[in-house]
Amino acid sequence: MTRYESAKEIYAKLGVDTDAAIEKLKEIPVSLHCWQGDDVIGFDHDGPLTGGIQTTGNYPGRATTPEQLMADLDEVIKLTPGMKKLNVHANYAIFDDGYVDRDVIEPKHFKKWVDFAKERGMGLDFNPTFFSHPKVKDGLTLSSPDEETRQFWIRHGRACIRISQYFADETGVPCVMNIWTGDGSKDVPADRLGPRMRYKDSIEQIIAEPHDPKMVKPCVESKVFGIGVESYTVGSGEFALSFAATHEGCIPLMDNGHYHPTEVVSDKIPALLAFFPEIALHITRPVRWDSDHVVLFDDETKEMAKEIVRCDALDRVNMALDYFDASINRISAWCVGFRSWQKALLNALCMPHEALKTLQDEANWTELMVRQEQIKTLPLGDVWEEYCRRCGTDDEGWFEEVKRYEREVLVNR
Ligand code: RNT
Ligand code: ZN
Repeated sequence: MTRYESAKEIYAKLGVDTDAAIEKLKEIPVSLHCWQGDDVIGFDHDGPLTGGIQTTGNYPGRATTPEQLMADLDEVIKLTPGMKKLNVHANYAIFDDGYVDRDVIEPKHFKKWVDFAKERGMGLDFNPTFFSHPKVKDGLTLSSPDEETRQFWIRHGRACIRISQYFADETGVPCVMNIWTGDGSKDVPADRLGPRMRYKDSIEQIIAEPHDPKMVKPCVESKVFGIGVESYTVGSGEFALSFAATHEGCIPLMDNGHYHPTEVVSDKIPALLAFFPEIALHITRPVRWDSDHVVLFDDETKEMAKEIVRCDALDRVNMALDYFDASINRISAWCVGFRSWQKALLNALCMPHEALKTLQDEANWTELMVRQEQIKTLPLGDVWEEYCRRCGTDDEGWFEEVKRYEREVLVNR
């Protein structure tokens, strides 16, 4: 008997079908962010990353061209199990026939990304880029009191809706388009409403750009604070949630690095599912702040995946990774994070949720605690190994390949 066969029997005694879990996980798309490979820099500017977010570290091998970034992505795709979408940011525009500013970018600037995704059978998600740009005026974009600045960024958002529609048309897969700005202030503001009213109007103008609501899904991502923007964030939790709740077709996006440290997104998932047909997630690992460390198979990651599975909401939650670590091998960072979320989903799919819910409804908290603790030491590793094998990868050799790629490709950049 193999280790997997033995694990399968153990799970079957609890009423869990591990083969079904494996097959299910194979078809759940998770959006792989392009920005782990180059520290969120992109191809449309030479400046540093700004806008309240920061990478730390200077590990060799950062991708500096579209070709390098795509080659690195191919490594990650090869070394990770599971279905992927590719998440592209507007600053990753590819200017083969001349640079244009962000307010006039066009589908043609993303054709290479479309070709890349189509060749690999992947859908695409998209993000306007409201940071790392000289037109971020006094830390503000869509909420700027300077009408010229605000209009520039509205035009950028609308251009991104058109590009999202192009992505959806080309791939046949719906495109999630996420709006996040770092707008806010370092010190105590005198007007908290004005910027929010302007932000609201700006997003309304962006989503008014014609699109097929079934194929282009605009999201609004909230945040609590950013570096240099500690006192006031325009797109706060209440703002983003209220906006999505009052605008048909707009999806709330929760990044689990964007809340106060004792708040947990796992608990917010079912709360939002009670009201929204769809929600979106940025899965990250905040260490003391929104540090965007590589996602691990840790307790809160597991808990988030459990909530999605338990709520039977795998088709209502748009899942995307969002982290950027420049202090370690970037391919490894990408792979560990993607694998961790896959593991969390597999773990969630291998739990006897109905039986546990019944214990709760019967107020049998004694047995519920006992069963939940037992589950923690079931042989998930053997199921994970089998899942990797069935997806054409493994949990042993992938890191050897990362090391080879570092030796032969990354260090020569
Ligand atoms: C920043 C937000 C945002 C970005 C990406 C690159 O705090 O999380 O989602 O990380 O747009
Ligand atoms: Zn995010």
